[in-house]
Amino acid sequence: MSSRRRFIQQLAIGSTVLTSNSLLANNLQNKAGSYKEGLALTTWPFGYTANEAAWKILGAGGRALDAVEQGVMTAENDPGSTSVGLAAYPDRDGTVSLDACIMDEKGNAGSVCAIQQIKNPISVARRIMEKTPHVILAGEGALQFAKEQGFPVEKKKLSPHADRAWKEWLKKQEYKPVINSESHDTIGMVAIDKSGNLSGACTTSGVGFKLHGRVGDSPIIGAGLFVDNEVGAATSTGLGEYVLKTLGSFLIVELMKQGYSPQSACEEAAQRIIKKYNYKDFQVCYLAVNKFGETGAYSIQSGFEYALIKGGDNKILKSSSFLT
Ligand code: SD4
Repeated sequence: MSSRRRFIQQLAIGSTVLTSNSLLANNLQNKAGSYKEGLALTTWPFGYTANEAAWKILGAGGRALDAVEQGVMTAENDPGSTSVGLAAYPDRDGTVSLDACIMDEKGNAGSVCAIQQIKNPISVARRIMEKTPHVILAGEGALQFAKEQGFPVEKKKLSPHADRAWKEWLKKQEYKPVINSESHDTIGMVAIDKSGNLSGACTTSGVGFKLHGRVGDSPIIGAGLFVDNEVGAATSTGLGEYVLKTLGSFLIVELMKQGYSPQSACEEAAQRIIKKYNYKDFQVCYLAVNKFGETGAYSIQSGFEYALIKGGDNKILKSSSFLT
């Protein structure tokens, strides 16, 4: 093919993409109003319980920010959890360190990384957002701030199941990401309240038996969570290193801004990982909602389930995936 013909063809392809994207963007702008029936969308089946807690606030006309905080706290407070809160699996040194972040409808954000001995890191993240000029506090500094704010400091003690799992892990000391760990991983929740405002929260102990000090995607605004009240919100679960390298949640919201549906935006964000990395050995999952209440869910591996409550009707659903 002559280079001139190739150039003309590329121009044609480029303008097709441009035209269809701008058409989609126009569609987004032309849709009237935002969703105002109340909605929460949460990772994994434990999202069902979280949605119920969120609905107590959303159903009563409360703020999405309060709903997501109370919602994800159900997982932080679960003494049987292996992947969220203080009962979860520790790092290689036997220390539980937790990551969390929160974002509101005004674009405010707060985050804690690798905090220890605090039962509800999501509330510390919210306090950072509301009471400091900063977004992220990490490690010792995050704990110091939590203490100053009156959060109780819990004993450094593994839950019985975490202690057993850690001792088992010590025998071989192999670090292998578990694809869908008993369907209980990070809890990420995005919600819309009856005023049509969006918020999101994400909280986790990260990957089990990680290196001490490792921080994943979950507390990083734009990676594990992103909210744009004019557009929508997204959250992630799975092996955070790949979400971090592609800034998945920000990407999804940005794609929705350009006119992608929540579903196609989640698929495109997963494709960015699939195209570049050896995706066969790990899981990454995305959830998204736009301000019209349309939702999307997609994962690389099969087995990702999530919970959606819409107008009070709560369901566990199976996500579509790249590998089946
Ligand atoms: C992390 N994304 O720390 C979290 C962990 C997770 O499924 O979601 N695992 O990488």
